[in-house]
Amino acid sequence: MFSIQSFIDEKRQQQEGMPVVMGILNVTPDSFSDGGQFVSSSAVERQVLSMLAAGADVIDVGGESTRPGAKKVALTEELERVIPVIEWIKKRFDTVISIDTYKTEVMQEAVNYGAQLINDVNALQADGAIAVAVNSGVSVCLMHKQGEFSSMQEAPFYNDVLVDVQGFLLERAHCCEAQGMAKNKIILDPGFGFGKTLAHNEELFQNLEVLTALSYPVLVGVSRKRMIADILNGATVLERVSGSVAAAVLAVLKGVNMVRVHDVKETVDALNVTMRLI
Ligand code: 8Y7
Repeated sequence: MFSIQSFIDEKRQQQEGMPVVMGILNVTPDSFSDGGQFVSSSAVERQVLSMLAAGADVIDVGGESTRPGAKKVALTEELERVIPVIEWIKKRFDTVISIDTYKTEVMQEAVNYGAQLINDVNALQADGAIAVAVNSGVSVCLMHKQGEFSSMQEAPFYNDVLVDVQGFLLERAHCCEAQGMAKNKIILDPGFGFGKTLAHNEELFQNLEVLTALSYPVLVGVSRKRMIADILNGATVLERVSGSVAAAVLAVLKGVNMVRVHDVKETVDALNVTMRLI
């Protein structure tokens, strides 16, 4: 049993204004933002230690890159990447582990090994995915995306991006609840960059209240993304850190409850200073 809403409430009680910080752990050789530097297990372990020391509340373990054009990973390969890492973290730390996957089998296995949050960029649309979450009592992040990974950035189109994203996420949340999921186990995410132009991303970010005004917590992930680079005239991945931190802080000031970031130390420092001086 794990309620993301209760976890968010506990964090806020400890420290006024502070969101839950999810640190990104990519266990993929082709992950764009770390160039695969975390594939060897000792490097993965160092990254976990450094994110926890910097104040990450949740470690998001992902074995398949979902960036536009990334290669698909076979089920067995994905399991071989993520399960040993989950086991290793679980044995040593009592942090919350999130599994970043859209595959039902990976969700089930990760939950068996102690993952408490399913972070699914496909919003649990795979067969059996909702049942895995309901039967195990874990929480879920439902994210919006338009189209398929390989082609989602080719020609994103919306009549109204705010209405479409809000409507989709509410529909998925209601679908989960209809299958027995408690409402306090659901967090919503607009899915920045997933089938969205820079203009769509900007409109969504500027109007985050279309999600924060609903009765679910909200997660935002913009860390090191293309949208940050586009605003910063093509900044390289490592040149996107300050912009990513600014966006994370602004998201929290706009009422977002959880941020998904690569640069945990930089983000937590910025949030701490912000919450003291606000
Ligand atoms: C997001 C995500 C990615 C996001 C949630 C990247 C797995 C691309 N982005 N999950 N995953 N929200 N919930 O740049 O925005 O990290 S992968």
